[in-house]
Amino acid sequence: MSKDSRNISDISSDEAVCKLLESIDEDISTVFTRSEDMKPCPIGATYSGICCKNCSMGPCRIMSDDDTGLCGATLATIAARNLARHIAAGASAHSDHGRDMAHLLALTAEGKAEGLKIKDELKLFKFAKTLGIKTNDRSVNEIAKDAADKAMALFGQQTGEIDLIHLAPLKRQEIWRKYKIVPRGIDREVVEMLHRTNMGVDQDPENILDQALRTSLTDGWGGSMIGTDITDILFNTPVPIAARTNLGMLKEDEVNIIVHGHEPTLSEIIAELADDLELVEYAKSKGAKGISVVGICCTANEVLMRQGIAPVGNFLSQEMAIMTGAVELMVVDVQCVMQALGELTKKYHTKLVTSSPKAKIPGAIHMEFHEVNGVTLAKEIIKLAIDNYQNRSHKVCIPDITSDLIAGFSHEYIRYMLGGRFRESLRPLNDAIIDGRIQGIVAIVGCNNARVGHDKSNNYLVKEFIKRDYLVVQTGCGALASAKCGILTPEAMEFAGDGLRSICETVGIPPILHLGSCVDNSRILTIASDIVKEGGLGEDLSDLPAAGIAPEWMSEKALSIGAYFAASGVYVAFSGQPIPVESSEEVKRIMTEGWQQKYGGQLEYIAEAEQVLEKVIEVIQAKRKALKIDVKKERVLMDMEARRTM
Ligand code: XCC
Ligand code: SF4
Repeated sequence: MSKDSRNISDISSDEAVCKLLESIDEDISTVFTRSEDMKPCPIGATYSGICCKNCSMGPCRIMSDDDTGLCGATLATIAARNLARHIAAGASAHSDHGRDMAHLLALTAEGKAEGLKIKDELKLFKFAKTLGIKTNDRSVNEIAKDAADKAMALFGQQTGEIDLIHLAPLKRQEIWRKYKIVPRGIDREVVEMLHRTNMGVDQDPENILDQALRTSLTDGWGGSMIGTDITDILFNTPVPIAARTNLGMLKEDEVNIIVHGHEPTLSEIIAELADDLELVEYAKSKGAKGISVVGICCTANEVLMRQGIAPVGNFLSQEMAIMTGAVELMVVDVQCVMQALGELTKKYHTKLVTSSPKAKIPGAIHMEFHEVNGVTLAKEIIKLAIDNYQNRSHKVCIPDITSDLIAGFSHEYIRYMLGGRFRESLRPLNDAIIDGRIQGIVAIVGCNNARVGHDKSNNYLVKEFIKRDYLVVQTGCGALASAKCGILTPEAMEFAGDGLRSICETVGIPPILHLGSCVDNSRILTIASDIVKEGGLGEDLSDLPAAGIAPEWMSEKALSIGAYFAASGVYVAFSGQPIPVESSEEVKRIMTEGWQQKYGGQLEYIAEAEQVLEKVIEVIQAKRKALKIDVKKERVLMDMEARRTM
């Protein structure tokens, strides 16, 4: 990879990625080579958040607090408006995904979604109850149809509060009401955010950012939660499942199909059909030994959580997979799909198939998925892949690298595993936090970013936290980084501190829990609310010794997630690349001191992973102190030791 002046081991911590980069042809462009060839825009990178192009009198570039745009807009207003628009975009991505799931549930209930039926009735009843749907004496499909209609109505709701926020602790709801940021409808808040950031509308940075938080709440406690719950209802609530990961899971002698993107439906069906006898026979007739379905990004997380399908990589691995020469077909839906795949697949035999009417890529074959044609379409796609097996043009080069992992930790399973089947409860977890065997809970989530070492900060932080007895929960590409690093297994216990290890051993869980895709960050909100309700750790989410980190963030969706965690009372650190407000001291103050005071949470950028570690520990320890549970862990461990020897 001569175009890149960095050492390959600095570029990625993923050995499989490094191997491919070492052997890559000169003429192949990847996100890594492009990140060398094209440096970030020096203005935006050095002074993030200073540029406004919200009207054609601009773009206006504000270099100091004394400057203003042509309309008089200040640096703080411009930075706040820019961030708010990113958050609105991120919230819409997750929410539109949630809306699609609600639509799918409605069609399934009506018997119109080919090959689909409701798999988790218990979860449906729970979801329906939250939405105020009657469940007594009604058929599953009737309940499902009403729940789906109600979920869809949350998007267009004009007044009042969206139901799902009532799952939060009461104190949290009061805080949101006090500052008037309880979301009305999901679409309504996003539209209002875009309106208010137009030229000449909302010019008060704090007011703009309050609406940004309200918009982000429509994601976490709205669209994402709907997405997670309905995916569980239709495809099953995850339970722990063993799998293997990394590019070594591609098969030299089988038809390899990669599902990539975020929406689970088509990929669930494709994954299920991989064992279909007729299709397998067809693959054999073309010289392959079978059909292997694997995944990339959050679509991978969805099919991993429920079917144990191997994720071959996270965001930065999508091009690498094609470069193995072993991929017959990659089918993508929405989000985090690099346009470069179109050009790259032209150089290999791989067929790139787009499936969502919302996301077409020049050069790809478009085979449109609609809920009514799922199985038929999935079969066509698999056949296309099989027919392509004999066209392999490059020498197949699959790095022989894999690792084991355990995924599938839904909040329901966590309750069950801690309390037992008939008395599921979070009590043992709360007790362990109170007595210090677990110091706190850290959510390490989010993306990869080609501007920072691939998986590096994630892997560093995860290990450092478990070493210090912090339970780590993960989603998205962060979870996949840990999986590839081999630490999503009970064996990772050897890296864990004594306290955390004692809990993990008793309960039989790994010290790092993979909770699913990025919409499944909503599971973290649910678990955190349940921990508060369980008692002993304060009355609100902001009392919990917990924090969130996005160490290698990239997508606008990450900003929305960070914002809804902050609005929910959680301290959140972003690292790697700055949040696009870094130039405005005023905005940074609002998002730290200001939000802390009002919401008990904050969102800030900290450049280095080492500093993130320090800061998060400081924040969590301060919360332990406020709860008066900052007992010396050593004492607890000594007590445990004494009990053992008694
Ligand atoms: Fe995309 Fe979800 Fe980020 Fe990964 S973590 S790069 S958003 S795939 Ni969601
Ligand atoms: Fe410039 Fe104001 Fe127009 Fe933004 S809205 S581009 S600051 S004139």
